[in-house]
Amino acid sequence: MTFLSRPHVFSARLCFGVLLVGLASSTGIQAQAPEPAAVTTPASSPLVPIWEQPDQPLIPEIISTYGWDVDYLFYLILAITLFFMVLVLALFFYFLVRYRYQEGRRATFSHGNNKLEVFWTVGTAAILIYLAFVQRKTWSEMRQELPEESESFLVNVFAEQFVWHFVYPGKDGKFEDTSLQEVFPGINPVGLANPDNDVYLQDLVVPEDTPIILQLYSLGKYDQDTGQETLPVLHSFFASNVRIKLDIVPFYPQKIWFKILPGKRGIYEVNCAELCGLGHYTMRANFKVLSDAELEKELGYNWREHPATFAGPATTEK
Ligand SMILES: [Cu+2]
Repeated sequence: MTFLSRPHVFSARLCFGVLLVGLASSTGIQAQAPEPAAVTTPASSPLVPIWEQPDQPLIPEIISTYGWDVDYLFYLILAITLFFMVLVLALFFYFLVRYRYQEGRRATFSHGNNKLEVFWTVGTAAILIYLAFVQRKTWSEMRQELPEESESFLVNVFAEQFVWHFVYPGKDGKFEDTSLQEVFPGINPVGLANPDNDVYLQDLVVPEDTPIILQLYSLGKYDQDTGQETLPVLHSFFASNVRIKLDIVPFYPQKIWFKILPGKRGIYEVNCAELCGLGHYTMRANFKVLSDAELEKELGYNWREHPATFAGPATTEK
């Protein structure tokens, strides 16, 4: 796996670190070692949510296999933009002082410089093309090479204003059809055709060290009294520790996968990263990475004995 080749992350961080060296020490940003700190939580110890733990790093700890690749791109782009920001601002202030008002000095009128225009247009294009190539591998790993469904832990995620719903396939390994008209808050929150066949939770619960595939839906609202339907809106699934942020587009379910590194059992957070309405700031859910025994307790069955698929009853958003 590419996450094992971490020297590239280190070099990007080093580059970034050199640029930020003074600032970092004063703000508490610390250059992190390329290896994730292996905080192994014994399977029996009680779980403490990360927001209740002291000394959390400014940038959330990575818990997914491709997290380092995402960070590498993040630091690379940050280093490039920071370099040019410092350069442009330095020149700006230099010219401000150098060409300040002086008695009797007249401004020169310039029509521009073609050579200079070509230089920075080509230069910018070259940087963008370079970035397009460097990110290609990570992008395809994250978004195009989905693992086998039969060997993965599958979850249907429904984003509603302003709450997350998580549906697990149940013992039959299939996801129930859903319909908005069947939504009864508190009883059947996502309108499952046969609610007893699936497992509904308000927390995202996943195993460690196993591929996980999420299918993301945006859920509208339905008023049972008036029959009035409210269209779903744009949300964004953001699990910062996993390094995933993906827009959830109404009527366009998308799949995303990740794998949690071993030893990262814990309680993390899922947030909505798209301003989806007035209650947007409340839209969060617990994201629990659990041992197999804990997962079985939450789901009521051992998912490894019941391979699942997204195929089967079509899940529609109507
Ligand atoms: Cu939202």
